[in-house]
Amino acid sequence: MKKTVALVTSLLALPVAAQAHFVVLKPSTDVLEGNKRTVTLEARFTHPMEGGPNMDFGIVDSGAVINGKKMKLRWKEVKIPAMEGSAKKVPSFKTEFRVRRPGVYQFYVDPKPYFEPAEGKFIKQITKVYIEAFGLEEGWDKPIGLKAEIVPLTRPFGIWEGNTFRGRVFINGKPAANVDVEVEYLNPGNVEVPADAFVTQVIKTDENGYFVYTIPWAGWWGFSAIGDGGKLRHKDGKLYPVELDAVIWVKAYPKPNGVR
Ligand SMILES: [Cu+2]
Repeated sequence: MKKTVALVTSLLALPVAAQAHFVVLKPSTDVLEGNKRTVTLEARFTHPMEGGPNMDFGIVDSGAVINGKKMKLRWKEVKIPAMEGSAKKVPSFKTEFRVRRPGVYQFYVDPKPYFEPAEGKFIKQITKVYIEAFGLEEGWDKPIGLKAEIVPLTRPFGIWEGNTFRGRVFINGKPAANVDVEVEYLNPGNVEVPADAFVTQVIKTDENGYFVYTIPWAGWWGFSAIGDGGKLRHKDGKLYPVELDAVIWVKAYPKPNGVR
C-alpha cells in the first residue's frame, strides 16, 4: 500500500483507485520444446509492478487442465519476506510439473479469500496461465469452467511485445459487462514508473465482456478482471463483499535481433 494513497484517503476520505493486488502464477516458460519435460511454477500474492508487498496467500484448489482432464498440482510452501528485507514472512508456493504429452496446459490456482482491511473487503483471484508443449496448439480458447475466468481470444503463448491481447471475462459463468480489467507488468525490479497512475493500467470490458490491450514491452503481463463474488463473513462476525477476480498471465517476447 502506498503512503501517498493512504494520506489522500485519510485527508479527503474520498474513494481512490484501489492498489491492484495480483495473484502471480508464473511458469518457467510458456512454450516447451526440445527435450525439456519439466516446468516449474511459482504462485504468490503481490503487487507486481511495485514489487510488493507480498501478502498472505493460500491455495484452495489448483490444477493443470488439458483436453478437459485435470491433473493435480503438488505445491511446496516457501516463505518469502512481505517486503525486501522485512522480517514479516508470507507464504508463496512452488511446484514442478512433468509434461507427459504434447498440448496446451491450462494451469490455474483458486486461492483462499484474502481480507483487505484497507478496502473492507475480501479479494479472491482465480488465476490462470498457459503452457504449450511440443507444438500441439489446440485448446487454448476453451474455458475450463472456473467461477471467474478470462477466456483468451489472442493465443496466450508465443506472443511478441506490441501484440494486442484480447480476452473475454466470465464471472459465475456469465460474460462480465463493463467491468474494470487491471493490467500490470511483473516488474523484475528495474522498471520505474513516472507517476502512480502508471502502476496499474485500467481497461474496461464491453457489454459482452470483451477487452483488448496492446502489450507495450516484453515480459510477463497480468490481467485482472474485477468481479462480484457476493459476501463472506469475516472473523469479526460481519459480512463483507468479496471481490471475485479473474486473472490471466501472458508472456510477451522482445523483438528478435535484426528487427527495428
Ligand atoms: Cu496488498
